[in-house]
Parts: sequence; structure tokens; C-alpha cells
Amino acid sequence: MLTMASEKPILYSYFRSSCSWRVRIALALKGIAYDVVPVNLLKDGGEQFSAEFKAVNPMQQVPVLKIDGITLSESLAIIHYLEDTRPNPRLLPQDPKKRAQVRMIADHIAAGIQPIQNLSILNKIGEKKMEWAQNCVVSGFQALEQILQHTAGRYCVGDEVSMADLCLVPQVANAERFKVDMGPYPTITRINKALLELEAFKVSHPSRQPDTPAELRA
Ligand SMILES: N[C@@H](CCC(=O)N[C@@H](CS)C(=O)NCC(=O)O)C(=O)O
Repeated sequence: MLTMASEKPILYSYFRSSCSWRVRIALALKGIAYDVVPVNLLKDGGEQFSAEFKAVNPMQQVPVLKIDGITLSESLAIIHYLEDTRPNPRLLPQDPKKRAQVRMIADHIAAGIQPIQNLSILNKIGEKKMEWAQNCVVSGFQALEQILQHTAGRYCVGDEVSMADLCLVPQVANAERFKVDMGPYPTITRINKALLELEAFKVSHPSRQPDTPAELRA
């Protein structure tokens, strides 16, 4: 039996972090109120490397969610925990085949695209970092576009918003930041546009966070 701690959850987040955005969308969809502790990934070489934050997440990455008396990192593990404990609205379909497709797309993005274009990797690449990031996204999106042609309805898998969609929208934002030509990905573009019309995706958007710099605020 799960004992719910009464404190408000705390999300360690960076406004532009795509992984943080995934969790912010889940929290918004499920109507969970939370406080934000901003972690500036660029300031003074990156606040994620401070001893204080390393004690919170030894991987020195956001997001981290403190909830129900535990501290969780890894965006998909966090989202699965929210799904297990706060199942409405559900973010995994009931049908096992569709559930597997949702997980496949979420993993494709969260394990196959984002980690190889992450900030710390780009910093190691040096002056060719933009080209590197574009190549990571392009090869991932070429595959994803094909996959979505078989799974998509209004959203990534059928017509229900799922964990796959929580991964898609922030990854498209990264693609746009890396100036990837989205022309070859009409299905990704269509789904992204439909999702961005939903309130949970709007309130969690990087342009509307407590740590969003004034010049990037919507
Ligand atoms: N697999 C992790 C990845 C987390 C991650 O890569 N976070 C990025 C921001 S999206 C980060 O904190 N980067 C800091 C750095 O690279 O130094 C997750 O899904 O949460």
C-alpha cells in the first residue's frame, strides 16, 4: 500500500531541458501541483555539477522529482511512477500492442536520439556540435517518421495522448533549436502541432517556466 507524503512534489528542472519538459507535461496532464527548483545547466559551467545537486542526482542531470518521500531521476522512470500512482488520465493504452508501441517510440527518442545530442556530449564535440546534433536528430526522425506512419492516429499511437507524445514534442523543439529541416517529416510535424494545442503542453512549454529568461518568454 502506497503511503502518500503530504508535501508538494519538487521538480528540479531547466526551462529548455527536453527531459524536464517530458515530466512537466505528465504533471500537467495528471493535474499534479508541484514546486520548481531551477537548475541552470549553463550558468558558471552548469549548476548540475555542484556538490549540492550531485547529492540530489549523482548523474548530474535534470529532471529530478521529489515525490511521496522518494527522489527519482530519469524522466521515463518518473513518468512511469506517476502513471502507477496517479493513473488518470492514463498515459499508456490498455491494449498490450499499443502499449508496446508507445514504449517503443518513447525509447526511440529517450534512448536513441536525445542522449547522443545531450548538452554534455555537444560540449565534447566542440565546433562541429550543430552538425553533430542535426545528424543525430535526422537519423532518428527518418526512422520515427516511418514508425509513426503505422502507429499514429491524431497522436503518436492512435488518438490518445501517451508517453510517446510526451517525448515527441520536446524532441521536436530540440530539432528546431538545432535548425533541422522538418520538411521530410510531415507526420511528426502534424502530431507535434496537434499536441501543442493542448493546455498541458502549453503550460509546461520552455517559454513559460519560472526560470525562462525574459527574452524567451511567451
Ligand atoms: N535519461 C535521462 C537524461 C537526462 C538528461 O540528459 N538531461 C539533460 C537535460 S535534457 C541534462 O541534464 N544535461 C546536463 C548535461 O549534459 O550536463 C532522462 O531521461 O531523464
